[in-house]
Amino acid sequence: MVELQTEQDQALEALAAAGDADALEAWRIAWLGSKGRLKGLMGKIKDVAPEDRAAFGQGMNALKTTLESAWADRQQDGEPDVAPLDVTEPGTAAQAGCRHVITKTIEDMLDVFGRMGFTPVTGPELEDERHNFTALNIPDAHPAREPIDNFYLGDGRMLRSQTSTVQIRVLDDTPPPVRIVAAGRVYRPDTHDATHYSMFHQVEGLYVDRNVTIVDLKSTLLAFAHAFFGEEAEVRMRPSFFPFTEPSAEVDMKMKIKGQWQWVELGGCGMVDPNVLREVGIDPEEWTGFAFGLGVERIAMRKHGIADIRWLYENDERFLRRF
Ligand code: FA5
Repeated sequence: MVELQTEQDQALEALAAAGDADALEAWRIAWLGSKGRLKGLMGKIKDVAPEDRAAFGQGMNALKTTLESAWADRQQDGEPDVAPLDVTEPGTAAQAGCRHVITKTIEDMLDVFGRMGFTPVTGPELEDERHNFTALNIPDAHPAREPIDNFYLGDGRMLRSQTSTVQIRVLDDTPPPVRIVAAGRVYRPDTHDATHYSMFHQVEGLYVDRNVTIVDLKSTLLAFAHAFFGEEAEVRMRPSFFPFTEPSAEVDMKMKIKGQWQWVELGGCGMVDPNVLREVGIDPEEWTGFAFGLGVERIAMRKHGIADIRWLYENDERFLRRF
């Protein structure tokens, strides 16, 4: 009986030391298997004195039960069924989204103008004709109002065709001095080609104060060009016409494209027309201002060497992930 107790102690010690599924199975074969230690002990019954055999048999049964249930316990809380985790294996890269190149361009532009003291504001994309045309000194019969050039909803509302609408929204509510920048979508039924889309983005700037001159306009645009395209960038203003500015100009910026310096048209600008100031109740004898509207897609295309505006809106991830 003393020997059985020693056997039991040894067996349980070995079971506790079995660290994985293979070791557990080896233990089972060694102790409970058909040629295992327990079987060997059973065979010793013939060497036991006849009067002790009953006690030895009971002792053997108890030992067998103890070892079997100890093994079953280990099986239950033993190894999980799943393959062990190999932390050294290369992982699968997470597919995180990224911001659109136009969103990033707008943020960068607002950042540059913000540092020049322009406060970012927004205005609605769904507009009325007063904000899109009338208050901007665009008369009823002006060709810019043609249905073929605008998205009218038929109830007096329209999708704004330019962010200059925000000039009126701000000046209606805010007495000068005013220095704002407004970024957003605009809509025109233009035929899609490499440089035109029917929905695109503009960044509008407006500065109204005492003694604002065209020199302030040009220096603001030049400072923007330097911050955005580098110190070597230049700005050129070509005389043009917008009903809401006088004088008016197209803004070109000279930038390096594939190693070559080129002039690129980025938007329109000018001194706020006195009629616009009068419309919003501001005295043009006391206040003057400048405004500009820059095409964001054209700027992003130039900055990143994108040849076709349509690629921006095809949602091809391979293209969008480049930026
Ligand atoms: C205007 O929209 C004026 N509101 C700009 C302005 C603001 C002038 C303040 C004076 C004072 P224009 O129609 O030229 O101007 O458009 C400005 C810029 O928008 C263009 O130079 C171009 O960069 C961009 N643009 C115009 N049409 C499209 C189009 N279909 N697709 C992509 N970009 C366009």
